[in-house]
Amino acid sequence: MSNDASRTHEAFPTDAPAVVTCGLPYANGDLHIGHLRTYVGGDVYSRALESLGQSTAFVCGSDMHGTPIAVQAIEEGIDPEAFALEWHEQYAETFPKFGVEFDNYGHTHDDANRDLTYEIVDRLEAEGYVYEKEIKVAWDPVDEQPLPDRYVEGTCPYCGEHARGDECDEGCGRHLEPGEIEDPVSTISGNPAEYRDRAHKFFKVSELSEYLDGFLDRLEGTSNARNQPRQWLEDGLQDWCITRDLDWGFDYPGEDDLVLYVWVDAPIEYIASTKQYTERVGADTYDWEEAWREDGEIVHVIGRDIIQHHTIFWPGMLHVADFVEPRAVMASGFMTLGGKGFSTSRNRAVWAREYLDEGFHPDLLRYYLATNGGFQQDVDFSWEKFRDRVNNELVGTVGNFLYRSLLFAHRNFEGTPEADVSEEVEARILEAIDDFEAGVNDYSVRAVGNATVDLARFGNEYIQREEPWNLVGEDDEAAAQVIRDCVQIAKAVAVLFEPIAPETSEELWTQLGESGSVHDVTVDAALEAPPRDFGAPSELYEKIEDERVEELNEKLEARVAEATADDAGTETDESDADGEGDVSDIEPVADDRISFDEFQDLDLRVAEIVDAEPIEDSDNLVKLTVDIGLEERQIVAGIKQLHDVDDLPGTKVVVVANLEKAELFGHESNGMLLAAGEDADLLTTHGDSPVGTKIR
Ligand code: B3M
Ligand code: ZN
Repeated sequence: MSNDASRTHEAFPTDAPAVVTCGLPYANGDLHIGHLRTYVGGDVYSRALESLGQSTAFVCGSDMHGTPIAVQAIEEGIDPEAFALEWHEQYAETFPKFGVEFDNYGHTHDDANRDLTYEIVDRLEAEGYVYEKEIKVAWDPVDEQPLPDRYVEGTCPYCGEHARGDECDEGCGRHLEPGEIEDPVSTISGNPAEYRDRAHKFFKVSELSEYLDGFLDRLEGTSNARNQPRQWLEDGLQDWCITRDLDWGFDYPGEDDLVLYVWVDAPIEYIASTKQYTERVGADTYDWEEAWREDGEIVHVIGRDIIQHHTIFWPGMLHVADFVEPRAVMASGFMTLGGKGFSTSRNRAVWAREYLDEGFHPDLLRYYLATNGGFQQDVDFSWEKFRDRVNNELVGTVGNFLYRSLLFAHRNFEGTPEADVSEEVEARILEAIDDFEAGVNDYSVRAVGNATVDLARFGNEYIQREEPWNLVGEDDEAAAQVIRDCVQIAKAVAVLFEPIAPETSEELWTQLGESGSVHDVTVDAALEAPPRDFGAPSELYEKIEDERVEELNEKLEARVAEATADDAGTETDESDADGEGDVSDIEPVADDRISFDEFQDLDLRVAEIVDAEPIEDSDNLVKLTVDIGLEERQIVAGIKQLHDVDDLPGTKVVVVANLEKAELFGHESNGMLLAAGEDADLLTTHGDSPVGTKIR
């Protein structure tokens, strides 16, 4: 399903160069798998674009500036540059281990970024968009030192909660401008701070409302990124202070004691990093100037806490300095643990390195991160859910199909049988390619991943239906046809799954006897004939055993308990963002409203569970017989782990009665139970409405 309604640009692939960027990680701490959600998302997206034949640069870099880094370096008694560079190098090594292969990974403190930053700031000045204004900044009167951003804490002027100088991280989540915080106290010395008048530079964002209004009409991407900025525009835009009293950062041109605010030079690294890529590969291969100054398709992949920077400040700067505006912003939800945000400082996290040390393949995590929940939804991590996705889909569906068909092909035909692909299978592969392309155009990495899993599911059904094992020796031609089809599906899986699972797809490619690399082909290769000969396949995905999950859970639970015990506040990484925060353990309300009529389309009924029986092969599923008043229905629900199956009969529930039928583990499911949250807390009725009652 493609949401054409919100497409304002020509569909991908286009002839223009694309740039896919990921939000720059601050170079100040270990990466955890919550961070990886954005980076894997960006990597999948850029690989998928390339598979469609779109020329794409995938760029990023470390964010070296800003007060958190300055503060931490001071605490550790080292120079901020050396401090940040160390983390930068660690990130540059870590990303590829997860298959996140940037075409260029730079950092904000290098010459390329410095030069471009000065060029753009000069341009903002020349166009009359920068002015100086005296503002009150927090000042430590004892240490004689200015206290920007996180150097100061106090009370939020909007909601009265305790807040940091730059952000109301515990209350209303607003971005706070210098001078706004009340009752300021230095975070370094603990001294009560006072306000002093200081001259600072401001970017006239308020004059860009009209431009930004039009920009938001054109902007594609996830709906949170397209809709949230509307509100800020309606509330009226404030000018934006672009300097800080700090030693660490790029000096403001002509002002010795001011540096540029980190959020000015950070996004400019997107351009600088693209430029470095061109310098390496040559402008004939990829031309950064065409991309950024003429007609590039710029796609920013970010966390949902930095939407304001990417949809207001950054496009404002690009517009005034005459660069290409972003085509799309994809803003991911947060990852939580036990419903709370990951926190680097409190060790409430699953670390990127730890994941690899546990011996898991990176493609497993990539699949889980890309497809578990919609991109903008918050996702609560658990090893059980990780195991379920791996075991059910990667092992049970994709791996199982590939192994059984390629083994059969190898044993009976020493590779690909002589035959043409059947019309049915060709059409099904074309459908998968369409789904993949629609996923890209809907900015849905999940849809990109599902396109392949659905194809493999079809493959399993097909081989099961045609039973080639009964045909061999009886009707060899028919057997050859079925296996020829299956090998083609396997090849299509290699091609279409490459963005999600690059390493295992390459392995599959090699198993099929292909030469070259699956990374270099486009989706058309899915329908090209595979090589005649190939050897015995090996299994691509390994099942995760329950004992492993128990072990991992124990470790994680101990860690979370410790983090919670010394949890003075609610500090999470998302509130570390040096800007607008929006931290909440609760998923935000969906941006897109539905009409009452749409709601009425749901046929919700009071029902009662009559019988419940676990499904043997599945870790999760329970087969229920449910009385919905008019009839008894069979419904399959994923609640085995969460409820004592024997206790279920007699429970009043709420059922979606007019949901499409589905088949789960070979059992028909005719309707759906409503349940809340991770614990699948079943919805029931307060009074005693009889079964069959319609819910409105
Ligand atoms: N360094 C990290 C964050 O706030 C910040 C991103 C910059 S993107 C240009 O998530
Ligand atoms: Zn507040």
